[in-house]
Amino acid sequence: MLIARRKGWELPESAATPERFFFDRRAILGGSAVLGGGLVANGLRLSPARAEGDPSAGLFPAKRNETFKLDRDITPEDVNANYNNFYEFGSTKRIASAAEALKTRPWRIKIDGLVEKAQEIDIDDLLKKMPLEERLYRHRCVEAWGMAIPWTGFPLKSLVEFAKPTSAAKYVRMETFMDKSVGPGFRQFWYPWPYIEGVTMAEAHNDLAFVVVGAYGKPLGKPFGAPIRLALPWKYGFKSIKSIVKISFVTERPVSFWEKLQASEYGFWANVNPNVPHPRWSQATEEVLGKGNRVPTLMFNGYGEFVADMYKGLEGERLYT
Ligand SMILES: Nc1nc2c(c(=O)[nH]1)N[C@H]1C(S)=C(S)[C@@H](COP(=O)(O)O)O[C@H]1N2
Ligand SMILES: [Mo]
Repeated sequence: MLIARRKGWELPESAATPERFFFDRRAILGGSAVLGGGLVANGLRLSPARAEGDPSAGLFPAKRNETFKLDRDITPEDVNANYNNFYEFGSTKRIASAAEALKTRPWRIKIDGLVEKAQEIDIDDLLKKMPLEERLYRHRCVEAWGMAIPWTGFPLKSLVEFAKPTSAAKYVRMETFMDKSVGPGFRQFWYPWPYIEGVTMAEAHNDLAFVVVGAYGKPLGKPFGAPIRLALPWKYGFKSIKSIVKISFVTERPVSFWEKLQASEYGFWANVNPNVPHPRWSQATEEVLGKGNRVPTLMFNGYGEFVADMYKGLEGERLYT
């Protein structure tokens, strides 16, 4: 449900920084129980999300990693949280209220396949082990719109190290929850549920590959794929799988949800390239979400310096669809 508050687009970029959460008036007025729960170790910080009962809220906000710069404004949170692709909750962009049915605790993640030892870990136990940081990332949907988000999370390679894959592993395959009583989208039986995505081991070890557990300085909202999703900013958005419940290390290249549905349009690599059109539209420009104007799309969505080397020698592959 929407609540009356200052519109996201009235906030400066600093709104995504910790300052916004130092003193939250509503949380203070909420009483001492909330106050106590919202205090974190490093000072008088109040985290509104903690007041809403998310057990990970005390970990936010995380320190920003300044390596990752934006060429545009952060997309206002309200805009972003009300324009989502999350087909488990329906095939429109307006899934935010349906997504509230998602129960994000308890949340366990299975790790299996070619690992030293298969295991299952609770999200909150995992969060305690991972180095949380904030990163400002662009996101480019294959539908030719783009946005910019302050994600909080940890490098995918940290999770890979934790999982201890064997040297036989070639790909990481990830899977989204599939609970028919939660997502109305599962009734659309022609989709190849569950949602699956995958990356190579090299991609999983790339500095840019980020596991997201928060956005806008607090635990991840349900429409964004709570409590744990991926952000692969050099690839089309569909690679950034949401609400992950299973991570498998495999030798066979995973066939993703979209590839299964329409292999001629959505391939495994899906690296952003303005010069390779989608079969039905150009990828040369993108709409800036929340602003409406169009800007040129950049090769690898602007992240070539981090990722281009990984694709040397693979020129024969369909790297850009
Ligand atoms: N499980 C799951 N993950 C998903 C999707 C989805 O429908 N289901 N949509 C993808 C697409 S197409 C995009 S563009 C992004 C959207 O992320 P956002 O809603 O946070 O902008 O999530 C990706 N991850
Ligand atoms: Mo997308």
